[in-house]
Amino acid sequence: MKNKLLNIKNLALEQLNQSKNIDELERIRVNFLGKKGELTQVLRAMGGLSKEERPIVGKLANEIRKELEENIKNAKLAIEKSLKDIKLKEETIDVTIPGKFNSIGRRHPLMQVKEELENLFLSMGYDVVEGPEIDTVENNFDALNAPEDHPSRDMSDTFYLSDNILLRTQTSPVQIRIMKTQEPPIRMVSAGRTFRFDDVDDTHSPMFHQMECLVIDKGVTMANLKDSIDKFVKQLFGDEMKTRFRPHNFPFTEPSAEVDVSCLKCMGKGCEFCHGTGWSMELLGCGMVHPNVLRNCGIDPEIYSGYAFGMGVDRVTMVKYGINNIRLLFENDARFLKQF
Ligand code: 2NM
Repeated sequence: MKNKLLNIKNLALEQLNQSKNIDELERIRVNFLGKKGELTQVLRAMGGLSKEERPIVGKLANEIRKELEENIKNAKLAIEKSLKDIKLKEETIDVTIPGKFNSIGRRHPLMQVKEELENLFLSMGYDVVEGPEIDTVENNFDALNAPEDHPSRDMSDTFYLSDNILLRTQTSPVQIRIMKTQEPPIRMVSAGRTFRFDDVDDTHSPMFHQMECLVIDKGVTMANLKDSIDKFVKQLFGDEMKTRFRPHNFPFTEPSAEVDVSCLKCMGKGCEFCHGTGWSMELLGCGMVHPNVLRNCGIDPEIYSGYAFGMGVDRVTMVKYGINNIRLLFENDARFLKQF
């Protein structure tokens, strides 16, 4: 019987040595120490032993049970530890690997300036109106009093989609749409993309941005126009800014003027930037809306008058931020754009 016990012990230890997971350990435990296990069966058979043998065999059996239990417990701990080590290794975070950045975009400087302009006019009580970038020759030229032979109407200056549909060359067709459908008083601005058949250089792009302002009411005069533009320029660039009006010609306004503002670099003192004049040239065009334009839109010029002015949003942006090349605004290089 003693031999049998020692055989059981050796067999169990051998199996334990080879076991690789918790399930196997449990099976070994049940096989040897369980209710029907081999060691248990030997203990049950002890009844047949002599009085002298019984305590000796019983002691040995208990020692073996203890030893096996101890071994199973240690084997279990060892397996659990190695599983944990593997898991830790797999889940190690290398804090020295450079992070993945979600770069969040920002408003394009042109859209920032456009919104700033719109908010400024909103605060002065103007409506902000959107219009289509594709419009009719009627809205873009005819209603605006542009004569049939006006150079801007030429195929080489304007993107025509058909004989009477084109990409708008200015935002004024939006003013035409409003004048045709709304009763004065009208106080509105409209900003957006405009298109001309220009070759690209430092200051020209076939796609650019305009904002135009229109006011129609009874008794509106050139004095209101000058005052509004002066106030607008001071709000945009600061109170020190001055405006200068030079006579000009547009088909849709009479009289018309171009507006210069103080040079932002020297504030009017004269520097190399403004060639010593103290003026930043041609930021705005303006005028009193031509009676023909009012008539074309069903507004009686004997009752109503109005003023309009327009500016390049791209130019305002370039002046405001000291950008010397319009291409930078359209290349969409994030390294450039994120400066603003
Ligand atoms: C400018 C300059 C002068 C203008 C005129 C009109 C309309 F529709 F009332 F006739 N809208 N915008 C205008 C006048 C635009 O931009 C340089």
